[in-house]
Amino acid sequence: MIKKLLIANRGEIALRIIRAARELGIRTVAVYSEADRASLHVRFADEAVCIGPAAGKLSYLNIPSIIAAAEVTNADAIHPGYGFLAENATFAEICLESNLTFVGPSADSINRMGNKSVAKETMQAAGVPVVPGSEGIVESIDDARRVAEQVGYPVMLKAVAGGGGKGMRYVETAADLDRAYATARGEAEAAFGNGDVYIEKFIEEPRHIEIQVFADAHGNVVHLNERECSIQRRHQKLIEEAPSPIMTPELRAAMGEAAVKGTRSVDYRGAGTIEFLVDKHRNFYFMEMNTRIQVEHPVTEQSMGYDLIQEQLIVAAGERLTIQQKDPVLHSIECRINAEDPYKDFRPSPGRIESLNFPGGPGVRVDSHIYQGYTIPPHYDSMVAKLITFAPTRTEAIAKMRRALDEFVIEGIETTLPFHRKMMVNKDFIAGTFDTKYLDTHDWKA
Ligand code: MV4
Repeated sequence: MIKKLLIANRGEIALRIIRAARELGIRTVAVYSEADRASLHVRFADEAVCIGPAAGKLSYLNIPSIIAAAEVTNADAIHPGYGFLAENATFAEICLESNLTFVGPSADSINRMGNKSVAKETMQAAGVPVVPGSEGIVESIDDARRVAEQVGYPVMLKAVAGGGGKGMRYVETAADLDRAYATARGEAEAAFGNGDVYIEKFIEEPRHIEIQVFADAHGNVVHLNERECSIQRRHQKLIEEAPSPIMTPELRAAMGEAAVKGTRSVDYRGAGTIEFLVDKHRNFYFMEMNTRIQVEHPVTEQSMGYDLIQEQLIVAAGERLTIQQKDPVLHSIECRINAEDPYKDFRPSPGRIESLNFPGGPGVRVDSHIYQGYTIPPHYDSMVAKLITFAPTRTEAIAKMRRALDEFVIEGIETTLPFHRKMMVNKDFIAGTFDTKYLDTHDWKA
C-alpha cells in the first residue's frame, strides 16, 4: 500500500483526500502556495511544503516544485485531485519516471481521452453510441458544409482540444457556417494552440447525465450508476444528484454497460467519468470522458455507500477493486456553495468569513475547507463548500437540503446560498423537468 501521499491540490478536495488517506493509515504531505499558508489542508496534513507564489502557474501547476516536494518528504505517491494537474499526461509521466505512484490513469489513457475527436472515435469503435457528425476533424470549410448538410442543421462545431463547453459554436443554418467555422477555429487556436474542430448534429434540450466508472489493474471494471448534472450555468455545474430523476432501470443498464465497454477499451485504471447527452426520447450519446475524480463525486458516495477516494488509493497501489456494481441505495443531492453574488450575475465575492455555521444532523454532509476568520484568496476557484444531503427518496433529500440550507450561515462574503434556497422550492426542480438550458433561459429569482 501507499505509505506517504502528497496531495497536489488545495481547498476542499485537498482536505477530502487527507481525510481518506488518514483513515487508511497513509501519511500525508500538503503542498501550498504563499496565498494558502492559513489553509486547513496545510494544518491537517502530517507535513506541508510551500511550493511557490499565489499564482496557480507558479505553484499548483509547477511540476518541478511539486516533484521536489515529494522527493524531500519521501512521499511514494501523488494524488492530483481535480483541476490543476489532474488531467495532465506529462505530469502523470513525470511521476512515473520519478518513481512516484500517480493516483489516476496512465499518461496514455489521459492523452487518448484528452483529444475529444479521438476520444469519440475510440468510444464509437468500442460500441458506445455517439452523436452523428464528422468522422474525426473537418479538414476544410467544404468538408464542414458537406457533413452539416448530411447530418442536418442545426449543428455544433467543437474544438478537439476543448471540453466542458470551451471552444464550442452553435450553427443554426447553412448561412451561419462560414463565419462560425472561422471563429471556432480562431478561438480554439488562441485558447489551446490547436485550431482543429469536428462537427456534430445539435441535440435539442439535452440532459447532462454522467456515469461513474472504476477500474483496477487486474482487468476489473465496474460502473457506479449515474449523476444528473443538468443544473448548470455557463457550463458551471451548480447542483448535482444521484440517481437522475429521469432514469429508468433499462436506461441505467444500457448507459452503464456502454460506460463499462468504453472504459475497458482504453485500458483504463482508477476513477473515471463518462459524460453523456440524453435527449427527450432518452437516447444517449457519448460526449467526453473525464480521467479524474470529479467535484460531484460525493453524491455517488452517498447514494452507493462507498468512499471513492479510498478506492482510488487502493487501486493505485495495484490492489483489486473492493467495491461492487449494484443499484443505487439512497438519493443524494449536492449544492455547490460558491463565493459569488447570485444577485450580481454570480460575480466573484472573495474576502473574510466573519461568521460561519455549518449545518449538521442526519443525512447531511459538508465538504469544505473554510472556517470562521478565514480569508478566501481571489486567485483560485470560487467554490467554498459542497453541501450534500442523502435520504431514501428524492423528496426527502430535497426536504433535508432545504433544512440544511436554512442552518447554513456564511457572513462576510456573498455566496450562492440564496440561489440554492430558491431552487429547492422551484417547481421545475422538484418535478425533475429541467434540461441543460434551464438556468440560461429561466431567471432563478422569479
Ligand atoms: C452538445 C450540445 C448539443 N448537441 N453537443 C456543452 C459542454 C460540452 N461538453 C458539450 N456541450 C454540449 N454539447 C451536441 N451535439 C449541448 C451542449 C451543452 C451542454 C451540455 C452539457 C451541459 C450543459 C450544456 C449547456 C449548453 C450546451
